[in-house]
Amino acid sequence: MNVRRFPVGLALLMLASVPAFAAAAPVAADDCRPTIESPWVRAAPPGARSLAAYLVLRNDCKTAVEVVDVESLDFGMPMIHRTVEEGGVSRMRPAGKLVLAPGESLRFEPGGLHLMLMRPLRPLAEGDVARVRLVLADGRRLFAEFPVRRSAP
Ligand SMILES: [Cu+2]
Repeated sequence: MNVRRFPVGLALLMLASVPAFAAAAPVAADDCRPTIESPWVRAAPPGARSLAAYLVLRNDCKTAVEVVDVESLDFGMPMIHRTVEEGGVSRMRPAGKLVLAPGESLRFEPGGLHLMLMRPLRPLAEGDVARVRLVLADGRRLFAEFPVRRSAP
């Protein structure tokens, strides 16, 4: 399959939906997984082209993990962003390398690290749930359902 023929978001979505792809990914001998806590998506007006999502990622495993990407069945272009201040102006940038040492937690929160869920594929109103998964460097996925809310849980 020549994925360059498809928009990147669509290609990612297709890869995410093919079970063989996930099964082929390398799995660490120790299958301990970091956990996603307090996931939520901030409710936005109908027609919004992107939604922000937050969570706490906790690594209670014995080895470090690296988060490299985010996937979602409900968005055409999910990304990981960090809000940074440059010359007094707040801007969003790709998050860069996200490594969690054993015992560490990583907070995705308003004003900092966040999931930028772009191009919603269906309307998501308060009370709905978005399906999101984080992709680790070793190929494993961490899935969670993110309720759409007005404020942090
Ligand atoms: Cu952003």
